[in-house]
Formats: sequence, structure tokens, C-alpha cells
Amino acid sequence: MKKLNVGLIGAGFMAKAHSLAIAGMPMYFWPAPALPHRKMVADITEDLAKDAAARLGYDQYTGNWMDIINNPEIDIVDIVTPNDSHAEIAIAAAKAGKHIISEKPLARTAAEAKTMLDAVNEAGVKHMVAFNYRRTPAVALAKKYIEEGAIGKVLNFRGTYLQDWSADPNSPLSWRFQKDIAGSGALGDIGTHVVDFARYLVGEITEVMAETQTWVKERPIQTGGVDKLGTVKSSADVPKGIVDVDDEIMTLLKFENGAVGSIEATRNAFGRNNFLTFEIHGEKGSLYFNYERSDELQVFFADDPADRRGFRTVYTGPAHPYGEGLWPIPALGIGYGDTKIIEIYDFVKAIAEDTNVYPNFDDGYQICVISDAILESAQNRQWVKVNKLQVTTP
Ligand code: NAI
Ligand code: SOE
Repeated sequence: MKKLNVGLIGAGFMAKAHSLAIAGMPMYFWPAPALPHRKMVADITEDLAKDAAARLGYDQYTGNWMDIINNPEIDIVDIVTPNDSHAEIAIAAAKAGKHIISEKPLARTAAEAKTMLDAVNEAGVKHMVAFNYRRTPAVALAKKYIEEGAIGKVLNFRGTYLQDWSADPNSPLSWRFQKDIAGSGALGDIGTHVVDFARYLVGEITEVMAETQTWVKERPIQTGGVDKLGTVKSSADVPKGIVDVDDEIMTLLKFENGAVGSIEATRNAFGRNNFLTFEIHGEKGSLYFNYERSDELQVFFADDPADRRGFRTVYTGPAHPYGEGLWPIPALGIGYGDTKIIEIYDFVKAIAEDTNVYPNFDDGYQICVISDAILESAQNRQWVKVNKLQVTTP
């Protein structure tokens, strides 16, 4: 079985998720299309990388990510650093002929994402952007129902991503609140997952009309690079820095196929944790998904007999997308890690079989174009048309 050596760059939250997925994938999907192997990990210092290698199971470590790029044994570069370094790393990796999986958002702006897209196209390597939530079996099942016409022509998409970890003003000023590192706030960080759902399930977005707000204008400056996502609060005497990104975005949407929709994203919604939802209305039925109940897809079919009409719950299992690799009965619990295992499986399969994989850098770029349009709309207080790349997304 072919082995694919992975070089992981960044050793925080996502490093754990990606490393678990690399290790666990063959146990879910056997025979594996190829065996990803945890070869080398990089962080900003050798000490951090050394600790990561021990913790996450890598053979080698380095304090300089260029060592991964220059290592001829590395097949896949896995980018799990904050958003400001995705482009520089991806372009270097593409030039070195490595396949690339990058965390989302692909880049801070569409212009930056375009440089990454051009680099992978020129190099002819496989590329993927890690919008993993579309790999929740219930979300893939919603896609299947829509494609089969089970809810008819789609009329409306309503998506939300609500969290509360930054609602407390003493949640520190990590990289996620700094425009030069993150690009944008709730929009790029979590809103883009919903934009990915909208494009995946409904189709291309052509116009947006948005509002953004920054509720907490300054926060205590965080020490240390890894974002603790509000779990460690600062004391009152810590110096404060300016938040120059959005805390909240709301946008109306128009789709190429005539559907309309809306997206809301905020990390300041007390009581909401990972409230990533969509409700889709079609001419013949409706679908509802909430990641906080990620085994479940709520479906309503308008041609049910009148006395049986109502939303019903489908618990995903072996009969549903990716079910053959997961657990033998429905409702055993799909977790965050499972979506990452499926993601790496699809990526490795595309490399082994030389096929396309989605969402790729084309999608990552288009989502950055939509994000830029959302920010422009909020600033200019008007509908903004979205320029469309000719993408190959199915
Ligand atoms: P984090 O703050 O937990 O960790 C980032 C790590 O990267 C730190 O260890 C830091 O020292 C290291 N780092 C920073 N610059 C580096 C460089 N130039 N070279 C090597 N290492 C460097 O960040 P987290 O939460 O893991 O986020 C990383 C990326 O993953 C971001 O793009 C974020 O948007 C994305 N993300 C995606 C999620 C998803 O559900 N798909 C979930 C969380 C994050
Ligand atoms: C923080 O809001 C975060 O970790 C995001 O960065 C991820 O993309 C999301 O999946 C979970 O929340």
C-alpha cells in the first residue's frame, strides 16, 4: 500500500484534529487508498515542534517550516497555521511539488487566495481547503436529497453559525481578532463554513447585502501564540489592544439558480456553542440541520399524506454517505474528529487515484471573493455583485 508522508505546519488546535484524522483514517476506511504517515511537524520554535512531535506522533520536528518544504520525502503539506501564513506556505509547497491541504479560510482576502490558486494550478498538485463540516454525513445526505429532487427546486437557504466564546470582553485579543493575521473576524472564521454549505447545497452566490458589527472594540492582549478560544480569561490589569475585525455578520444572498437566502455568524451569542445550522426550503419539502445534533437531518416532504405531514428525523448510519466506513448502526454519534477523518480520506483517495477533490482552492478562492463582497456591502450599505470564477465544483 502506498505511503504518503505528511508534513504538518502549526501545532495548535487544528494540529490535533488533523493528526488524529491521519492516524485514524485507515481504521475507518480499509483498505485505505493510501496510508498517510505523520512524518514531520513544524511550529515557530524547535521546542514547540518537539513537544508537538511527541504529543501528536510525528517522526521528526523542526522550528522552520521550510524544512518540510525542502524535505524530498514529504508528499503532503498540511497547513494548520493562522490565516496570515497560509499563502506563503502553500505557494512554497506548490513550487516544491507537494500536495496541499490548507485550513480555512484559504486566505485573508480574495487577492491573496488567488496567488495560492495560481500556484497550485501551475504546479499541477492536488489541493483541498478544510471546510470539513460538509463531510458530516447528515450534510452530505442533504446534498443527496437535493440532487435527487426530494425537496424539488430550492427556494431559500437560511444558515447560521453562532458561538459564544468571545462574548466575554475579557476573552483575550488572540490572532482571531487581528485583521492583519485573520483577515476578518466571525466572517472568515465561522461565517465561511456557512458560505461553504450554501454553495455546496444550493449553488453559486451572485449577490450579497450585508451588515457587520464589532461589539467589543478592545480586548486584553493575549500572551502566547495559540488561541485559547476564550477558555483562559485575562485579568483586569492586562493591557488592551484594538479589535479591528467584525464580531458579527448578517447577509442576504441571491443565488445563480434564483434561490434566495441569508447567513448569520457571530462568536458573541451567549448560550450558543457550535450552532452551525441550515434550513432549506424547496418546492416539495424542507431540510434542517444543526451541527449540535450532528447525527440528525430533519426532513419534511410535502407529498406525504396530509395526516402524516411533519418534520421527521433521519439518524445517519450505514445507509448514508460515508456510512460504510463509520459505525454499524445509526446514531452512535458523529463527532468533529469524524468529519476530519472523512476529509483526509477523500484527500488521500484523490491523490492515490489521481482525481479531483472538493472543496479545493478554487472553492476556497471563491469563498474569499464572497467574503470580500460581504465586507464591501456592509461598508457601502448596498447590494454587491460577486464575481464568479469558473469553478469545477460539482
Ligand atoms: P492555534 O492558535 O490553536 O494554533 C496555531 C499554531 O500555529 C500555533 O502553535 C502557532 O505557534 C503555530 N504557528 C503560527 N505561525 C506559524 C508559522 N509561521 N510556522 C509554524 N507554525 C506557526 O490555531 P488553530 O485554531 O489551530 O487554527 C489554525 C487554522 O485552522 C486557522 O486557519 C483556523 O481558521 C483554522 N481552523 C479551522 C477549524 C475547522 O473547523 N476547520 C477549527 C479551528 C481552526
Ligand atoms: C473558532 O471560532 C473555531 O475554532 C473556528 O476557527 C473553526 O473554524 C470552527 O469550526 C470552530 O470554531
